[in-house]
Amino acid sequence: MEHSTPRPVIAILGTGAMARYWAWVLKDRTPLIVGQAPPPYTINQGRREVLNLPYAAWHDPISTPPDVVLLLTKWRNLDVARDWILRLAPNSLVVTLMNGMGQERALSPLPEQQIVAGITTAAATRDDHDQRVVLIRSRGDTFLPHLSDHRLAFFERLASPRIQWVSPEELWMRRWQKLLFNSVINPLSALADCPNGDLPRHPLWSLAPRLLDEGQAVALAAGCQLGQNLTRKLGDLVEETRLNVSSMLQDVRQGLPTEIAAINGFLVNEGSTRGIPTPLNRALVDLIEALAP
Ligand code: KPL
Repeated sequence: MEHSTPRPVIAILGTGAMARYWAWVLKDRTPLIVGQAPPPYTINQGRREVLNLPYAAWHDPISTPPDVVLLLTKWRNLDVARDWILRLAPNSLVVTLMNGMGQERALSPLPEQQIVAGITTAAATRDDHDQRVVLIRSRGDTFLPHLSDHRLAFFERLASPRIQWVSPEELWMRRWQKLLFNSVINPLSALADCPNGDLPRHPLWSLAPRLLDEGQAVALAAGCQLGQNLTRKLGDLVEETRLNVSSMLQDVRQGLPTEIAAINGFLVNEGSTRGIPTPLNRALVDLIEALAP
């Protein structure tokens, strides 16, 4: 498919750990990095590699509008990213791999057909000893919708991470599933102040089944059947990302606003619209907001 089409120009919005991870994955495509922290970035995936890529700060002009925007900002920067897209890339295909739900609404007035909301279970974190270094903890799986848009074809060429092309219906289910996993792992690890892999031995982990139940009831009321073995799949993700410090704990440790509103807050709001009680999720929103206002 790619042979017949020109190489798309890619812009990565965001300069946090996940954005740097994807910059490394796509380095041969020389993506433009847009955000607050200019390269070079040091990536550690067993061995260290220094990554130097073209960069623009949010307010800088750019020479060519990108064909594809890979949106990897945190929610706290989403307004800036949306304004950048509307100003400099209004016709680009926007692929988001952010945590949480509600990206399409948050990106309005960008038309929904221009937005591809995928998910990734890749895990990357800043090195505690040197914040300039990003440690890749798990390459995970990345799910994207099976669309015929040729601008997405470059994902097919990637040897790693695993890209799984799924139907829009399956992707919808997987987005809910990932939301639920984040609603358990992220706030509990932030409160327990431990890497994902230590969570199952922490007393707070006893809340995990009830959190999954609340999330599952909200998903069902929203028309999404999440299927079997959620507890086992949650356990698998914790194990796969055991060395990782969750993105929420990374934020809390840096005193930055977290994504709790887009994760557990989303479940609370959806639950209240649909008459599903979510007391535990609500409590976690309050606790995390008190920890990282
Ligand atoms: O999505 C993540 C996050 O930290 O935000 C996981 C997959 C749980 C990895 O830590």
